[in-house]
Amino acid sequence: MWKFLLLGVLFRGTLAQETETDGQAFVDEYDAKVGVLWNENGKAAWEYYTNITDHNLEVMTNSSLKMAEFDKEIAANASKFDYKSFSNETLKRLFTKIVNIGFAATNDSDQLKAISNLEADLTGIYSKGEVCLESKGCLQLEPGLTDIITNSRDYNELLAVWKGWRDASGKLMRNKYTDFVKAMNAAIKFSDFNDTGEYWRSWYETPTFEQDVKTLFEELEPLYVELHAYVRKRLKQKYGKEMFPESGHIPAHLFGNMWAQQWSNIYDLLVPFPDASSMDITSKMIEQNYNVTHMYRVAEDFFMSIGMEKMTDEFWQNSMLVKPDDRDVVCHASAWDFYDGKDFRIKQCTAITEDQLLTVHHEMGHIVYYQNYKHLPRLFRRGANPGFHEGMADIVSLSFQTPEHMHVIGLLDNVPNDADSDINFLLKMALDKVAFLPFGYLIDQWRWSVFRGETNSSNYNQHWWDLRCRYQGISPPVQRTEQDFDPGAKYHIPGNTPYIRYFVSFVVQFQWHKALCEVAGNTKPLHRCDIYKNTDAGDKLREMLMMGSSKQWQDAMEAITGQRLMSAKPLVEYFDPLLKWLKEQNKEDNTGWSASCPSVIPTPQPLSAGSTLEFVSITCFVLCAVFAFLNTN
Ligand code: BJ2
Ligand code: ZN
Repeated sequence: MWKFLLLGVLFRGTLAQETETDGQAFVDEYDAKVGVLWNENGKAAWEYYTNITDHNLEVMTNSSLKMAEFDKEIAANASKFDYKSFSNETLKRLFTKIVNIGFAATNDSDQLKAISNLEADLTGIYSKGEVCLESKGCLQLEPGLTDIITNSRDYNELLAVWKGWRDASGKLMRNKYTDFVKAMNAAIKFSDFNDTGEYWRSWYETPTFEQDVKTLFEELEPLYVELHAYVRKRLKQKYGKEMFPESGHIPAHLFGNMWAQQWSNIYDLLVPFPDASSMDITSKMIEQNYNVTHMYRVAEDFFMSIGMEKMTDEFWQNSMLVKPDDRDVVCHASAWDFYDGKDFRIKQCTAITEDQLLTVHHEMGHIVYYQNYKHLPRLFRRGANPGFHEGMADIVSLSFQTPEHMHVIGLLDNVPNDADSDINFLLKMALDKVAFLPFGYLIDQWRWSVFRGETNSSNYNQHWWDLRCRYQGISPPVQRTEQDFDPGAKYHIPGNTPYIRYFVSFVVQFQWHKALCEVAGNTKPLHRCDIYKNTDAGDKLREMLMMGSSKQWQDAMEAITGQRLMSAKPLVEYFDPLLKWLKEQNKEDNTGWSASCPSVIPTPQPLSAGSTLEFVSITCFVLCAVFAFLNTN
């Protein structure tokens, strides 16, 4: 019976003028129907992502096409309402979202099929990629290659893994990516966007968005430049300055991370004060026999301590928390909402490391957002903007990583209170939070340029490295050509996840941290504030989360910080003591780097850096002995 009623309201829409009451009935029935479709589609996608097979790909693509058909039909009916003159703002906003259907507006279903298939194909290539090393056999990105990039300090081994991964992933995607961009751009024109980048940026509902993020980036750049100069100096000491180009860039494979996006894995090479306190969380976790379930319980405990709900039974039953060994899966960690108010899942090939413990908190942060807006119409079950969802996913990391908190959960023996330990801690945080800024900024600079057609298959890699050299001050450790496709070696390019959200997140999470610490009555410096167990801070955060995307992000920002803008100031304030210290360290050095990539790339010697040093000492020793012998005779 209800089905007939539903069809009645959804597909009527022939009268030019409908009342707001009819409009309300229309969106209510839309919501029920879409709940079924999104749930089905989520489950089909889950099957593919946790078991990459042709069959699962086909089921997922069919389900996406069904959804697009539905979107198109409903949008056509919704646009028959005079919704722009509705007095109820919420209803008006829902209608605006219903008619704005993105790619589904195309009249060519082949385009949609191509988009869906290509995205899945590209993600499949990335997820199945394998590098075969003479010494260690064939390894996938997680855990094998990640483990080497994180822990190896051998220049040549790192280089083999860095290059091997790019050969095994991005390089195989070039032509497919070109087709992918073409299909998306062709489809999005039907929604009156000039290109896909413009469509993605529209989610921020801010006409000046591009300029705004540029301004934020420029405000933060001086801090990054100081960090870069310090890290470069220390890495030169480790690997030998002959391995560094004259241009001031740092070879991209030396940062303990496959994409040089966050650098805290090489903290051990950079410790400012070796005699003061430092944290080594991975070792502590192993020492304490951490297992995967415990990692998720630790994260859940944090969220519950500030008054958030526990994870649902469905979460524990349906999530994929360990890498299966009987099939190919997409290991890159992610959080999933199945839009039924209880089925929320994480998919992660969890390893027992500090990095992964932070990722567990990140993914669970997304779930907590889902749980807090589950009462809203499904169209509002989003972040206030995509950067807000990421900000929520990361905000806990600022409390969680404080020495105070590490001590509380038993991963640090004593809480240090001296200035040297404080600098050690701030440097470690900067290696994640500051090092990331140019990376977070540039990925979509590249993609927006591709979508605009300014960058195409004749200069994909060239432009990628132009941006990497210019903004991050890093350089390719081996020659790159247009045979390579290095953007494809980063998950979000094949996975087609917009990236500027992470840049936004890394700015706003500091604004929120400051606001919540004030609510919590914190009297310490921002970087030592831990909101654990503070339900006042939790309530404040929840106020924002519960709004989902029912209001523009400025309203959500106001709910938590009392003002409506993105600001770089709290991040700068957080790192202020470190900035002073870094300036002092760098005062004798030239900071910065050339805007363009180095023209000459230093080539490694066949010996590793460690053995080069040994070679030099042995040679000196032999020569001295010869001289001594000649002198005495
Ligand atoms: C590890 C993390 C993403 C994330 C995954 C994959 C793409 C989207 C989701 C969404 C969540 C949502 C990730 C963490 C910080 C920097 C970045 C990186 N995985 N996604 N479904 N990160 O954001 O959690 O889970 O509801 O929007 O990619 O480069 O590692
Ligand atoms: Zn995230």
